[in-house]
Amino acid sequence: MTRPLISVVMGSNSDWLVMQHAAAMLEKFGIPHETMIVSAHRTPDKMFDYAETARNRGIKCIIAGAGGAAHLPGMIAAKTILPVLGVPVTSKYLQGVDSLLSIVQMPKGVPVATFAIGESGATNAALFAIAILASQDTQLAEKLAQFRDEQAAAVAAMTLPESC
Ligand code: RP5
Repeated sequence: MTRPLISVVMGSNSDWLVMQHAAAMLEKFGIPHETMIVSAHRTPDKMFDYAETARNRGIKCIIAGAGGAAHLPGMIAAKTILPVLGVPVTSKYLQGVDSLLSIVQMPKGVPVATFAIGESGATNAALFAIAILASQDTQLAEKLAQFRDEQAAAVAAMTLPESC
């Protein structure tokens, strides 16, 4: 089995609705990755063990998604020097604004790269992780450039309904 390069973690299985978009993009690019549930509040010991061992397991970058009091990305970042990409998951009562503010307002010295709330954030976190890997991998860089070209072509081909 190929060892995962990117780790996608989330606080609950309810986060999967959003986080599956990160996994799908990694899948599309053929990036070996793992997905797992690690909760900052409900499984704190597991979270510390995960964060402390991720680098030695060959992980290059962590995508962490959480909602509400979303401490998972920040607490993982506190225990590893790997790049941590935080995805604010859309929450039930505050629509993910709580998640965003919890993730983005890190104290100086312990960074978390914070993405948009929801699906766009999860997708872009994966693309950002791919860009990190692509800085050391020419083939992957070409694939990423091709993805961008295809996206530009798709937008250029968009049409609107005839106005009356
Ligand atoms: C957070 O609490 C999780 O990341 C999730 O977004 C939120 C709610 O979790 P559940 O109550 O749906 O398990 O830790």
